[in-house]
Amino acid sequence: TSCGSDSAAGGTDDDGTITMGFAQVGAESGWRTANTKSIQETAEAEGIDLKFSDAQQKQENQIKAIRSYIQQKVDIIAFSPVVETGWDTVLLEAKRAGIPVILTDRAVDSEDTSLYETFLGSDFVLEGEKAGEWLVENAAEADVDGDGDVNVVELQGTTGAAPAIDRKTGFESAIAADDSISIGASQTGDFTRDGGKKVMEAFLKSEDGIDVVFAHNDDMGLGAIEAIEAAGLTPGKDVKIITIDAVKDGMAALAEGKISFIVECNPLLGPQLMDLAKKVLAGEEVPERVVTEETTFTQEQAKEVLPERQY
Ligand code: GZL
Repeated sequence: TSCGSDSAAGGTDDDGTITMGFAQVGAESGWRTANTKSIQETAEAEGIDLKFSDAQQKQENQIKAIRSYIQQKVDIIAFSPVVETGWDTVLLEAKRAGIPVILTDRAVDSEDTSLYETFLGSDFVLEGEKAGEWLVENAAEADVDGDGDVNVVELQGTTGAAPAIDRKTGFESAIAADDSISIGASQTGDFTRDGGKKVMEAFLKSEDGIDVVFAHNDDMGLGAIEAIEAAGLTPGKDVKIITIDAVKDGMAALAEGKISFIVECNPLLGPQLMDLAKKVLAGEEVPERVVTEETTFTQEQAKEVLPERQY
């Protein structure tokens, strides 16, 4: 059937099927894999015709994908902006084409909130604060070399990405409560295991007395563990690791004590995304912001929940 050009009321195809164009960031991490699975499985279950693209973490590929969805006259576009900036032009093109847009996972810095219907995703500043608060509460244990200071090295997510910017902000605001805690070095590992491993190898050479690694996602934390073990050190004993996501591999490392604390970032956005898309296309009001439910895990808690984790 023609897609959308002669769409029935409410922006669906002749037979009422919704066609969604989704421009995904990439396949950089366990979190992203789980996020993609949730979106694809929910679309399938809800009878939504999903067109899906993987941008290999390049903004120009996401913009190309969004433009192709506009050309195809999909009913609705959803995407997770790899970085916060540079979206106004293509979002204006979608608006002029009469195609509503939903942001999922990551935010854009556009002042004009009429460019998208709603933003469904986590509060990344809060995630950073939760990580920092745990470190403040556990500063004595985290002062591994017992020199009275807690020296943190930070593995940042993708430069310019909302989760990287906001997690850093939240973490720094929380550790400001204890001036014995400081970030000695900070560099992007681009949310990948390999990135985390390479940056941690460099930090182990350049930094003295590292007590803590704060990694913006599990995958970089797992890469850091490889570097730490290759240097003959024991993660969890010689250095404490704090990460964000709580994907299965991260939770396994937490359960065995290699990671000390994980802040959950829930990737299972599929059901809420498809529900919001149906509401938008039915002309119903949707909230401008939908914040994802998520929690935190200690080693004991990870051991308990690991068997039933969905991702
Ligand atoms: C957070 C998401 C981040 C994850 C990373 O919502 O954008 O991107 O924390 C993923 O694992 O790569």
